[in-house]
Amino acid sequence: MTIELIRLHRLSIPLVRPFRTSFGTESVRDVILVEAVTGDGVHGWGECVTMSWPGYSYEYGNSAIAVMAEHLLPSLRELDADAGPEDVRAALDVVRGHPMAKCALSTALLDAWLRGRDRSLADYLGAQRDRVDCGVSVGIPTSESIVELLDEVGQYVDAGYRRIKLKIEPGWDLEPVSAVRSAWPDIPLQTDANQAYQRSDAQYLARLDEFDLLLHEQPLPEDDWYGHVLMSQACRTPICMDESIHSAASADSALTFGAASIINIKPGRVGGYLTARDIHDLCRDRDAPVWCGGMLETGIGRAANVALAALPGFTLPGDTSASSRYYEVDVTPPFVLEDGQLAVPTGPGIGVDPIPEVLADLTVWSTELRPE
Ligand code: OSB
Ligand code: MG
Repeated sequence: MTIELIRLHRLSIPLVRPFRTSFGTESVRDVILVEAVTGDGVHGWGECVTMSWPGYSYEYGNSAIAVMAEHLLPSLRELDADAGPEDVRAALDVVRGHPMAKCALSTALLDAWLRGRDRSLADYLGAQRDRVDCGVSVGIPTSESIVELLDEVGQYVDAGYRRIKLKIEPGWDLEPVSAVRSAWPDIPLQTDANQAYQRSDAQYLARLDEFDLLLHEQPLPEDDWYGHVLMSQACRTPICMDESIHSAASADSALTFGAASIINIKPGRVGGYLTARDIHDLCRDRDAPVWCGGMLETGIGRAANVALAALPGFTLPGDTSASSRYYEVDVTPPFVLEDGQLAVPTGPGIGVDPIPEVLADLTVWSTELRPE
């Protein structure tokens, strides 16, 4: 495949409620959609999951735009008509880091390539299900009120979500987890600290063991591998890594060292869907459960994540929630929860397109880039 043109669309979409984590609060999703036009005139779409500031990782919206324009697109100059998705990944790998920018660009090209072959992403990745189990990630209420938290969780339970994930941080942990567990004794429940704790908190977090949790996600800083080993030894609750995992090699290290026994796979964090599939394959070989993470995606990113989550090793519900959990109006036709599941798109490529009028309405900035 050759590249005719890359169009970047920067959208600003209000969230239905602010999303507070240990690293900050997001009220409006600042998201970049990548539209690739290939030499044969096919359009493909990818979502860049950066946030507007470097709080989750070092990447952010402006860094992604800069690295795409200055380094990633130039690295694809030599692609020829026979080049496929693996060639795109290899060419982008010449640039270090910036996985979210790489994922956005490579997914737009993968979508176009698949559309040109009339093949779905789910089929290409090796999906074996046509619906996926959905969980929901619940932020820290800005009011820090347990009553408000229980009200929000109750809405999700009533909607049919199959698993609840509570964002935690020091000072917002034992009480909210205990309150949710008391209100719903049987709901699958897990936590996500986004790196907010320290090694010395291991015995303290072990107090959450009594609430019968599925896992704790990323309790410690992303580079503290030995700390996660100590945490895994201190807690009966399994430790899962999110921010630490950038490649199949880091997933292998996590499982081998005993830093984590479960892996959250986010394509944006690992540079794209091919590497996401590699991590899935590795974890499946080792009998380690994986689940699909989320980054408050629009329907574009969600469509691709749902295809990935349909692979057989995704044995835990993902942060693949319905459009309505995030947005009043999504940029694609909305993903709707049915019996706690989302349907895997079946059309060519990612199987969905932005609605032109909605895209125009939400767009605050756009630009065109060419590989020369
Ligand atoms: O750590 O999983 C995370 C959202 C933004 C950044 C990081 C994370 C999250 C979520 C939300 O937990 C997942 C979703 O519903 O998209
Ligand atoms: Mg996380």
